[in-house]
Amino acid sequence: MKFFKRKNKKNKEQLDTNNNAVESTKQQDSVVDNNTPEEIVVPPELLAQGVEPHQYQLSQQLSKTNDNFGKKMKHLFSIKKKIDEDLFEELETTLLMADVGAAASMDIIDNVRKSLKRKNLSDSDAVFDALKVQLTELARQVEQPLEIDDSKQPFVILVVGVNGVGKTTTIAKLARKYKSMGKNVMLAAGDTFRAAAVEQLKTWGERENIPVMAQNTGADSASVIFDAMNSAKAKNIDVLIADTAGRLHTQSNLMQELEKISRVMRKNDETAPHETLIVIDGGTGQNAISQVREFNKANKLTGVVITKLDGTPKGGVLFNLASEFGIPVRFIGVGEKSSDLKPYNAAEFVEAIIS
Ligand SMILES: Nc1nc2c(ncn2[C@@H]2O[C@H](COP(=O)(O)OP(=O)(O)OP(=O)(O)O)[C@@H](O)[C@H]2O)c(=O)[nH]1
Ligand SMILES: [Mg+2]
Repeated sequence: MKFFKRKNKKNKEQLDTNNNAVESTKQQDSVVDNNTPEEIVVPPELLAQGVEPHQYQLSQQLSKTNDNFGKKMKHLFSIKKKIDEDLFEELETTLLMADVGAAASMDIIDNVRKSLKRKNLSDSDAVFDALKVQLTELARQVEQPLEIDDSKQPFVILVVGVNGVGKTTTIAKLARKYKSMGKNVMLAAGDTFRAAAVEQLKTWGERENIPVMAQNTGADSASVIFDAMNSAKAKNIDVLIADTAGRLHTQSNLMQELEKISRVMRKNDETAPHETLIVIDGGTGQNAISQVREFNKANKLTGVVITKLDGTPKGGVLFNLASEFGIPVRFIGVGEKSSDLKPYNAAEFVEAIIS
């Protein structure tokens, strides 16, 4: 059973600074599997309880958050059978530790209290159940799968976010997903900042037989994407996914460049981009809030992808983002393989982190 293919990337990443050769090797590795379906082996006792293989797999992939959240909750409720203020305080601490955020945590606990009062319940199992209901409710508020509007030719997805969060990897995963659904896909190498970035996308495109529109490093990102839109129209492409350079949300000149990209896209098709996805590293913590806020100012965001949830105990950031912005979470990244991008499903997500 191979849920995590751990690669020793740490050392490579440490050497990463200004070393294009190393960077290029690292990034070409980004999506490595060959789409062979994995066999998911569910332990017999869980199988007997009716646990579905895909749900079991997701629980494994989100096990760090589960350890930090679900297991802690379960422990808390197993030692405290009586509902008192201490219990609520510890509950709040657990929510905060998983990066659910102060406002969302308070809301969740308030709602749990109200629901217990309404139903006149007073044992801690009831708190656990009420908590699960509240988390699922909040998680559902951002459950809205990305629909590709076939009337757009091409449907353009613009992918933005800070450095290293997994934008290009997510694009590769998405492209493969849409291709496997029978769509004609094209990629635009809008990260013109680094040679390695263009190479990363090109290498991947060659491997998957997906066209990549690219210009030289240093070219104007907006015009690369504009040209790619023209080419996509000429070639009857269904989905065009545009990469952009990672940038800090605090760098106003770079954020303006992003505004320009959308402006130029609209000269080509006034309804584009049809989806603007921000990629957030699940381990980012509170900074995720300011990233979404600032990127949303530059380009109206229509979707969120939370990546690297396999590597963090802080997957609660999803609730924080949900309560703060309510922008749909389209996908979650749970590993480095191309199959490790899952359409976001609220009930499955909550089940995986709290079961
Ligand atoms: N474990 C894990 N690693 C991921 C996931 N998504 C991306 N990565 C890794 O994160 C690293 C950075 O990914 P990239 O796709 O290059 O990130 P980026 O946002 O395009 O980076 P820049 O273009 O430099 O801003 C790579 O090593 C990926 O394999 C994920 O869901 N889980
Ligand atoms: Mg990139």
